[in-house]
Amino acid sequence: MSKSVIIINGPNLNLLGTREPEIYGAVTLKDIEAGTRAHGEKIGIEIDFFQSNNEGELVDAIQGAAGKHGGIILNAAAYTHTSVALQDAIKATGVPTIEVHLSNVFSREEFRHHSYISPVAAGVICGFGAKGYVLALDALADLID
Ligand code: CA2
Repeated sequence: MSKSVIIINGPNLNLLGTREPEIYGAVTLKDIEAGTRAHGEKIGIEIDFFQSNNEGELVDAIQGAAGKHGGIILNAAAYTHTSVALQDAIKATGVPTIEVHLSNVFSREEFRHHSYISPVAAGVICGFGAKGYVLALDALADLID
């Protein structure tokens, strides 16, 4: 398998940098894409980057990673807390997946404390803003080795 990773982002993350900077920071999704691509180049990992507001498209992106990508970095956003379909997709593809959240979901509302992704993820990173994606990339690089 080539050293390639897909970074999948869920609903409303396309709005990053435009609203609620006190929670999610001032960076845009384009900034996150550029930062992770630059880090990927440094450590020899190719990156595909995808965002959708639709649950089914996120399922398709996870399924599409099988046989193509060595790992998935997933910020499923609100679907983290609701989606059995995303959990099933990760389980079915068997591609190592790291769950990322910009905010510390455990210091927020109770409903954000439960994740359908965590039980099937290789690991979880939350609370470090955009840097979390870079940390996840380093973690995946070790897993893919
Ligand atoms: O902290 C995270 O990364 C979250 O996955 C973000 C989700 C939230 O539902 C999760 O509990 C934690 C929300 C993404 C919404 O992003 C926005 C960005 C800018 C303005 C409004 C929403």
